[in-house]
Amino acid sequence: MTILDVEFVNGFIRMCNDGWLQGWHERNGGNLSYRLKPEEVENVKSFFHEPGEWKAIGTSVPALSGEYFMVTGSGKYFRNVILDPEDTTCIIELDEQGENYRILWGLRNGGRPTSELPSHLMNHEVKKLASNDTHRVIYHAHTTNVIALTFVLPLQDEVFTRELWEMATECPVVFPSGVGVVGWMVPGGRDIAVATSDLMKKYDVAIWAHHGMFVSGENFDLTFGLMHTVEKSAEILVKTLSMSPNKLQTITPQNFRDLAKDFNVTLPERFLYEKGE
Ligand code: 2HA
Ligand code: ZN
Repeated sequence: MTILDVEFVNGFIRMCNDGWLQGWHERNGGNLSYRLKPEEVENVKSFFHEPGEWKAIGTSVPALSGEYFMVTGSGKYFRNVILDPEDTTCIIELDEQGENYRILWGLRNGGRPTSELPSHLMNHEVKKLASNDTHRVIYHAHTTNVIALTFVLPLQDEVFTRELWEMATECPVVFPSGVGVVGWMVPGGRDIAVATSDLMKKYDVAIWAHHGMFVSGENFDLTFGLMHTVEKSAEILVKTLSMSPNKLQTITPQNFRDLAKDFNVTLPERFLYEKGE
């Protein structure tokens, strides 16, 4: 048995490859992180090497103190993860203050965790608390159609949520709390991490204008599925807008209310505004 036979390690690698196959990870674009369950830490402990040096995360995540994460490496390519997971990903541990990390496995040829580690960990902290400890996956991808929409739609949560919901009937059921949007910001630092984790208090999806998307979920299937659903909806919207600036018919606010009732979801009324079209 090797560490690659462990279920969560396998699921992590498969998700990286699925994202690559979707075309969301040009070059070193995108990053993935997974918060290990205590029993999973026990299962992989025997594969850990001597701990590396403690290094600063660049932000503080006290609610994650002592937790373990599998994360993609900075500058690593998603298309290479399946070929050499031990070179392209790593498992890290956080210290008791939630301010430093050290590498316990992976990045065999050197390197450090994803440049978006502050965003990943701040999102994990918010979601751990908001989801009663059930959310474990944070995923960032450069989704083509969502990025395209950030050039033509107002960068407002209400507009993005409503337009994406209208493009596929499953959408309000898959992301009933909606999507948040941050305007263009410098990636990789604490400021964008604060802005994103603020949105994650309300939503499972945050769009970074002219850059990509962050999503959060309980497991690999749900989190990949969420990214896939939002991006597919964006693709339909891009096609629709390309054919005509006006829709001849669409899903109406009352249709959404009827759907919410039958599918047992709560759809905030602020997304069901009258458009005057
Ligand atoms: O890993 O996607 O946002 C490169 C990025 C940074
Ligand atoms: Zn990115």
